Amino acid sequence: MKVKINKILRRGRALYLAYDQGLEHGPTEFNEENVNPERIIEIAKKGRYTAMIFQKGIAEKYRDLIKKSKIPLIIKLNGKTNLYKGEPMSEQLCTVKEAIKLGAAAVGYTIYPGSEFESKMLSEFEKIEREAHSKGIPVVAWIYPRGKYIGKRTKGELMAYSARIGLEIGADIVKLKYSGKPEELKWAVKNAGRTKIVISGGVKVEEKKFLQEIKEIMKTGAIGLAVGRNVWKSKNPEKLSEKLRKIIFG
Ligand code: FBP
Repeated sequence: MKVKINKILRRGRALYLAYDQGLEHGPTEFNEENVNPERIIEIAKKGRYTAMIFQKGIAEKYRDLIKKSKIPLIIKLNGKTNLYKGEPMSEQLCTVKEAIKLGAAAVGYTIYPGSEFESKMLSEFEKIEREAHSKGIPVVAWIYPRGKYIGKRTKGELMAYSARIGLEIGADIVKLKYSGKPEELKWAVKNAGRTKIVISGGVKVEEKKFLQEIKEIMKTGAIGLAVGRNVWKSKNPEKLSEKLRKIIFG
């Protein structure tokens, strides 16, 4: 079956609003406004994001608003809290079947290559990818090298390795942390072959610096951005989204 990747792209490019940080980081990231998932759905709608990313709990409880927004949904199938400090492992918390039932246009899964548990995540990913693809659902892999076996590799080397892992394991899109060097990202994009690359937003930084970096990123062959904190922690998420749209879609 053909994978329906165009459902989460616009003219081949991507702008995703990520909101799984409540699980991954805890509510320390939130304020009175962005603590409410309804506000995030509103930002995604007004900002014409190409998809929004939730864990299954929010997808289920706010299903009516998500549906009404018409913004495609990516459900993150695994996750972890930041309370446990051992070797990174992100266990599956939602199945492909459940995600489809909740209206997901795509599913997402994090892998921490270099962790003691990487083989578990790789094998869980394989089952997810097989099932999702058999139903035409695209798979987005968050690939974040971490853990005790990383060794002395540089950020750039790890970024290219992550991109290549994505291609090898059958991801349609890989979400990467940017090393900060455009030449290194170009190499990562080459390594991904026909798998597409989106860049993760990261911690909130000054808006001018953030936008400058996105301009740089969009010249490397990466197709866009999966951003959370830099948008919903911004003083004016709608305005910032408009600027991001201009950079990404022209
Ligand atoms: P941000 O734009 O807020 O960095 O979100 C991207 C993301 O990948 C989220 O999907 C996830 O919750 C978070 O970053 C994980 O970040 P980390 O593992 O580095 O703490």
